[in-house]
This record gives sequence, C-alpha cells and structure tokens, in this order.
Amino acid sequence: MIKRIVIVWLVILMAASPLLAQYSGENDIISIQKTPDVIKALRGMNLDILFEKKDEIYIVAGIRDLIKLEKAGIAYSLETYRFAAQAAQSPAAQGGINGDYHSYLELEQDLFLLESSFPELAKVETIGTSHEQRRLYALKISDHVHQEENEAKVILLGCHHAREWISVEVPYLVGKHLLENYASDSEIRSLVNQSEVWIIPLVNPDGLVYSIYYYRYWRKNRRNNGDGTYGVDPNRNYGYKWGCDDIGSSPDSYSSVYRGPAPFSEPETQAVRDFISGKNFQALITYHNYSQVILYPWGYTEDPSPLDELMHDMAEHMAAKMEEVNGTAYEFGRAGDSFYLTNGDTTDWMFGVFGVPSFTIELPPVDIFTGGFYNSEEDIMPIFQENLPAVLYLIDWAIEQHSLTAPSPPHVKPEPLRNIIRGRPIRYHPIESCLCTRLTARIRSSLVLPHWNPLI
Ligand code: 0X9
Ligand code: CA
Ligand code: ZN
Repeated sequence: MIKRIVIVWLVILMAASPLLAQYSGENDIISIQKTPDVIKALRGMNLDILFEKKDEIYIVAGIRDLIKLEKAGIAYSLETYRFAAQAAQSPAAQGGINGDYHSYLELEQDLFLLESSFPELAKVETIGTSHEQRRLYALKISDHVHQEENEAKVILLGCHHAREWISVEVPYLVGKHLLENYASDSEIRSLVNQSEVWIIPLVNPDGLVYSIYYYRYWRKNRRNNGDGTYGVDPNRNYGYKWGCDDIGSSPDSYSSVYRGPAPFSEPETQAVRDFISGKNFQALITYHNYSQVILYPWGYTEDPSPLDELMHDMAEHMAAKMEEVNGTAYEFGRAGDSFYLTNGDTTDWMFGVFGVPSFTIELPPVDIFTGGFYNSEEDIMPIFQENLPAVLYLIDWAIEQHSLTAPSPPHVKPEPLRNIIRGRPIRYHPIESCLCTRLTARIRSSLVLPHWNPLI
C-alpha cells in the first residue's frame, strides 16, 4: 500500500517539473532486500548507501533514485519514518545549532583563538573561498611558524562531506592538542619543532552549514547545478583519474556522488589543490565517517599502487596504535579493493600526483548498530584521543622521510593483491545526526541564520 502511494506521488511529481525542482535535496530512506541479482543491478547506480544489514541494504534516495529503482524493477520499502522521530529530538533538526560540534562560525572563532593564544606556534591562513563565499582556512602549526622552513610537512583535512561532523572535530582537536601540549610534552615539542603540520578542518563549509540548519544528511557542496539540483561531491572532484568510469562517481548532477562538470571545477577542491601543490608534503590524512577504517590508494581501481606495501604497513601501524587507546579496532586496507571504487577522491590525487602516502580515515561508528546514526557529543573526545597516536606516528614518519636525502619516498614494487578487510561487509555511508543537548552561550552567540534557512 505504501509503495502504491509512493508510485502515485512520484508520477505527480514527475508531471509537475517545478515541484520536482523544489524537491531536490529532500531524500527518503529506503530499504531493499539483498539478493545476488539486486546487488548486481545496484552496482553502477551510484546510490547513496547508508548501511547494510544482514539481508537488507538501506539507501538515502531522492526521487530520481526511486525512479531508477522502479525502472529496474527493484522493490523497496520506505523507512524514513523510523529515522524521523529521533531526528526531531535534536535541535539541529529544528533548524538550530549543532551542540558541541563546530559550526562554521564557531570553527572560525576557535581557529583564530588558537592563533592568538599561541602566536609563536600557530597561524591561520585563508586558502580560498567556497561557492557561497565562506573562507576556507588552513591552520599551520610549527616552531618559527611565520617562517617557511625546510621541514617535514603533513596535511590533515576534514569535512569534505557535509554530514560528517566528527570529521571537523578530529583534525581541529589534533591541532589544539599539539599547541596546548607543546610546552609540557617533550615528544610533542620535538615533533612540532621538526615539522610543519597543516590542518584544513573544513573543506566544505557551505555543505556543513546546510547540514546544520536545513538538511542533516546533506553530503555535497552547494554548487547550483543550474538544473534544479545542488551540489558536487568534493571527494569525486579531484583531478586524478577524474570520472574514469561511472561506477566510482556519477555524471548526473542530482547524484550524491556527482563528480562535477570538470576536474577541480569546485572552488573548495581548487583551494586544496593549489595549497597542496605549493608545498612539499610527505603525508596526508583526510577524515570522513563512518565505518572505522583506514584506507589508502588506489580508490579508482582494485589494483595495488606502487607503494601498496608501504601504505599497508603504515595503516597497520596506525590501527595498532589507535586500538591501544580505547580498544577501538580500525580495520584497514586498499580503498578500491576492500571498500568500494571511487574516482576523483583526495587520496588518489595526492598519491597519484605527488606519490606520498595518503590515507582516508573513516571515523566511528563502525555501523549503525554499534553507535547509532551519529556520534554523540560525548564521543568527540574519545574519537579524537584514539586518532591522536596515528597522527603523531605520521608526523614522526614524515620527519624521518624528510631527513633522508632522497626527496620522495622509496619506490616499492607492486605487491600481489592483499585482501585486507575480511569477514564483514564494509560499505556504509554516514547518516548521523547529533545528540544536541546543550545550547551554550558560545553557540547562541554565533547563531546566524543563512538566507535559505527554512525558518526565515
Ligand atoms: O565515498 C567516499 O568519498 C568516502 N566514504 S564516505 O562514506 N565518507 O563518503 C570514502 C573514500 C575512500 N576513498 C577511496 N575509495 N578512494
Ligand atoms: Ca618550524
Ligand atoms: Zn565522507
């Protein structure tokens, strides 16, 4: 019965194109029974997969996705109502703020606060602006921070995807920790003295703002695609093997993994590209969630990269260090082989162009049943703490690399395929909402409603 109503509704929407345009961005959550045939049919549809359960697969689907499924004869059930009650309890769903997570303005304030609290060690640079003219910030941490020194360089990126709020917090908190512990912790001091750590905690500010105020599950940036749809997936817009197939990214503007009209078509990815290209980084981590996994190139192919063995060993080491903190086990593996294919992502570009070890860390939770749809505010610190040793290790590794005379990492012959992630389905998409409970003065003071806020 529900299905019938949905079909009628789709037909009405299709017939009325202005309605369809208004609809863009409003998605449903659906479930589909997994069978080998269905799995085969879903491949290449570029759906926004939320999580998988024993026999079911949950998908965030817009109207065009539903039509695609209808055409392919794939049956689905609407599940949106199961998520709605929980979302309604959070202030974010009420068009408000996002609790202990950073909004764009809070992050801006806190980055400048770090700069003014640690003027010898921290510097904030603007590296570009977003579609909606928000500034993209990079925080530099080093001794002699105002000088460009010949030191090892590591870059941490956060929040390519709007709804992945925890991915802002981890790189930001890493920076804060390095600065606040420089004076008291000799290990931190030694690392900071010998390196430059650059942190871009919020690559997609427009998306984050949209996710906070308007639609929690928004993923892409906020490009106006000019056809009634919005957004390019920044993590499909990088220039290495961009759009090499339609499995790892989508050419369709409404898709949640839309790769954009051209490689680096987006101001946000252009800013990251131009910033990184002007420096000689030794390593990169880009934070996402969720899945609790460490991934390394390639993402565009299942084949191993020339540094597969090195990155495998580094990921293994990071995972071991991380597990020691809270006992949280991060799996690790080559992205395209063990996770799923992507093209135009950050790490393939970084590795493909500069040849340096590049990791995607998908932060917790591991899935919907072990942590809910989102990380609570109480999870922020433990997730940061378990991620810290991985970053410290990577800085240390970069310092060692830099000290070697060879300018680039050693070339290691391709290894035979290793299937590292075993034993559990490892294809989830983040769909979390915050457990926003406290309305602090800090948050209240930064509450500026953007022009598209539905409350206005
Ligand atoms: O799909 C993505 O962009 C990342 N996952 S997420 O659920 N956060 O959207 C994973 C990117 C992993 N990288 C490659 N597969 N190359
Ligand atoms: Ca320095
Ligand atoms: Zn992501």
